[in-house]
Amino acid sequence: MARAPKVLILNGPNLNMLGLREPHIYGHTTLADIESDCHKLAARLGLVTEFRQSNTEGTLVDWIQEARGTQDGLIINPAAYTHTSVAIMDALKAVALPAIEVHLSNVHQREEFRGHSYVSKVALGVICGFGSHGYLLALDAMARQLINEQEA
Ligand code: CA2
Repeated sequence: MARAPKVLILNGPNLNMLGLREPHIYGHTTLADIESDCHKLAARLGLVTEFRQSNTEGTLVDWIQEARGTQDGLIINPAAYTHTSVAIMDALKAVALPAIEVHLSNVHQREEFRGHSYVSKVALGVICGFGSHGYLLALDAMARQLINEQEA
């Protein structure tokens, strides 16, 4: 039997404040709640997940690079770096793992600058506007992707 696919879930700057500030935009769920829900669903889907958050662009780039050869897929909410980071886009392109971009809010209904994402250029797909449930939708999509790859 094939081994359980490994998925790294990365979170960018300020997402450690989820549930603690601005609940009218980002809801009451904390990042720890999201992590716990992701691990539970991953186990049901037959995936092994690691969940991390950093406020630092370089740390996120390092983690993406380290995923090459150690992980099978990436789920990333790059937060504000979505709209600015050529470095994260380049790292995702370089590791060439399937990557799904997640946003809690519908970025297209907000300020104009949030409608542009460098990460979307290299992502397999993008999920936004479903709050914390978006991470679970991304895990489901990733499971299907990785199972299809195993069968191919
Ligand atoms: O909707 C999303 O998930 C975002 O990635 C969140 C980012 C924002 O810059 C993106 O445009 C869209 C901001 C994350 C900040 O999270 C906070 C949580 C609580 C309090 C303050 C900020």
